[in-house]
Amino acid sequence: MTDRRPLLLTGAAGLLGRWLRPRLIEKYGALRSSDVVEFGPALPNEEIVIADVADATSVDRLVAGTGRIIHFGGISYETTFDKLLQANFAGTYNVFEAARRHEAGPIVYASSNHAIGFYASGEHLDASVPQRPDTLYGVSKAFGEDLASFFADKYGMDIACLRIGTARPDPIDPRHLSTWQSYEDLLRLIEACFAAERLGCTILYGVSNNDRSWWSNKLNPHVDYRPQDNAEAFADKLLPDGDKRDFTDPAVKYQGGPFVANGYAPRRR
Ligand code: 15L
Repeated sequence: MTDRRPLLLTGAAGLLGRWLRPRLIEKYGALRSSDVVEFGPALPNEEIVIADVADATSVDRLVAGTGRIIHFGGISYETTFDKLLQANFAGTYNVFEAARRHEAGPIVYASSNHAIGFYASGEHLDASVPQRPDTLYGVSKAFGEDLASFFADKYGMDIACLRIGTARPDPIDPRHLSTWQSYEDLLRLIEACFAAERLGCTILYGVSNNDRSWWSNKLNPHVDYRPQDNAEAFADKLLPDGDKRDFTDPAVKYQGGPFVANGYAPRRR
């Protein structure tokens, strides 16, 4: 796949965005990086555009002339529906719709494990499982996946939805032994998506090669993702006395961890 148009990265000011920017330039050349907040300075071969993904006109300008898109913009935590409605629901629609109009793509979209956070810890999932969002934030990510399915089926677009687990330099919590994805593996996953012949709408789990992973990408071998890191290397440090966690605690019981516990109040019957 040779596409000389700049790659567009939204959410470029975030932790993942900052780590990815130089590596994306090295791999794909020209980069257009965007976020709603000021950041910089621009790297060689990088153009910085400050834009709010909730604003359709700005997004149209942002997407025009770009090729591959990594849509990591929006809100990455639980907050009010109103804020999510703008940044995530409308924001993701604006990016996909502008990509359709400008024939940009393929798109790698940051979904989240919180689209399936209400599955029990230890339950093994593949890409075919129904969504079970654990927060309104998770609902916004589930919506993004549905939108990807719609744009792929209706307009033949290629969109990979990454259900990213916990992308950070090291695992720092026992839950991360299952959910961790190293930055290097996240980059490998993005590269594998862009190297795929066709994506249609592909759901993938953003997770390293963890011994305790709950998630499998086996249904999507057309994306040749080979994670190299394994959270197990941190197990002794994170669980020095074995696993003594309380599995009745919703933050432990369910895959979404603290996001599930946030406001968890099921009605008693
Ligand atoms: C996410 O979706 C969040 O954006 C990230 O900050 C982590 O909390 C991660 O999920 C997680 O589940 O660990």
